[in-house]
Amino acid sequence: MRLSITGLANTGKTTIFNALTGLDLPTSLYITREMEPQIATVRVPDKRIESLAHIFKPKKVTPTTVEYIDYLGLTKGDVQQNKKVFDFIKEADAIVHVVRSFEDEAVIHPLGGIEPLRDLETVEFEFIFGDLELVTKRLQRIEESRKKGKKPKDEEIKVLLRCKEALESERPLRFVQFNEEEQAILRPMQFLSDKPEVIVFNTDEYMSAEDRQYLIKKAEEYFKKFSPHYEDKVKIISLSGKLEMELSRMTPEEQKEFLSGLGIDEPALNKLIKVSYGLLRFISFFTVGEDEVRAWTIKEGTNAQKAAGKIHSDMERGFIRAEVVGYEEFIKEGSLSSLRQKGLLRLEGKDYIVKDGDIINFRFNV
Ligand SMILES: Nc1nc2c(ncn2[C@@H]2O[C@H](COP(=O)(O)OP(=O)(O)OP(=O)(O)O)[C@@H](O)[C@H]2O)c(=O)[nH]1
Ligand SMILES: [Mg+2]
Repeated sequence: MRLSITGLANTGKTTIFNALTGLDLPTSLYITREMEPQIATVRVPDKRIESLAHIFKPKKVTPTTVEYIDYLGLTKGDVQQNKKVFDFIKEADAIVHVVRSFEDEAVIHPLGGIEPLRDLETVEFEFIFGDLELVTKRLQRIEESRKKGKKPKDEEIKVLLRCKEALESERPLRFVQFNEEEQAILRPMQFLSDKPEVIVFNTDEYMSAEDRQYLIKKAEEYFKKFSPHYEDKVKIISLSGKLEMELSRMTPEEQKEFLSGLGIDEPALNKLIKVSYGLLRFISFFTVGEDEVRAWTIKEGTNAQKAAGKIHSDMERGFIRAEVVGYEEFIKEGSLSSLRQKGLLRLEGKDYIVKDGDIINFRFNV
């Protein structure tokens, strides 16, 4: 799972990337014009895996991970420059869109003053322009090959024209209903405005809760215009990149003390990671034992046999049964053997739909 951090220049993308990854890429008061895209792997924070590790004391603990990309910012109205950025971020499963909401006169703002909602819309429009360019080019190419005598695929043209119409009326594609066949046609196009998105208002650390709520509410209103169910595709949060970066440099003890002073139980970055995970409809199941306690990522709705395949293809092929217990149930009892004795370890077949937090032991035979 890969997430691209994007937004206008100087919104704090690299600051947030550093906080997420523990890296130390240079940030600056000026707009970055040149940089190589940076990719880094981040562990998904999950208190459940910590508790399981505490119980099983395994040799190894393996959480799930997510990849983040940091690259140049987008420029209002510069389709060519933005295309360079889009060409790289279009591979991502989702976008983390950072919107500057902090005041600092020393940090140049490409559009002048601090106006988070204007900036939010500006970037959404750049996604739309970028996609419109892609659709138009694709339709031209189809037309050219038609002239050369190649029979065009009517289905593709139909769905591309629907995209074009939506984009021309400034509607992001993520809010257009496509059936499964249409989605399959569109997937290789990797449209930006079709990607799920987390909006991150990067605020001053001392911004009041009311002011943060106001920004979030305004952004909700903006997305609600497109769909009352916009939350299926867009999540909106706020954090302070600068504060998160400082937090990420502390030892766990210092972090705890600092956060409890603020009356918060975990860094806002954890929320960002979790929200993105949920947005992409990913869930985790666990395997446990003395050797390893491990979290595995699957798409919501995956059945037990497919989930086994995440671990090893032999397990999928030779799948017999899954022994399953939910995380909460397990914690109440505290041991697998007593659950087994009480008959609380469920035996599930290959079609069982795995739930978030399931602890699973697969039985298989090869
Ligand atoms: N006050 C304040 N300053 C911040 C915050 N986040 C970032 N900055 C500052 O804003 C400036 C730009 O931050 P970067 O992280 O380089 O921003 P960027 O979006 O990566 O910038 P480009 O890559 O040039 O587009 C730096 O001087 C940061 O220290 C924040 O939450 N509060
Ligand atoms: Mg940067």
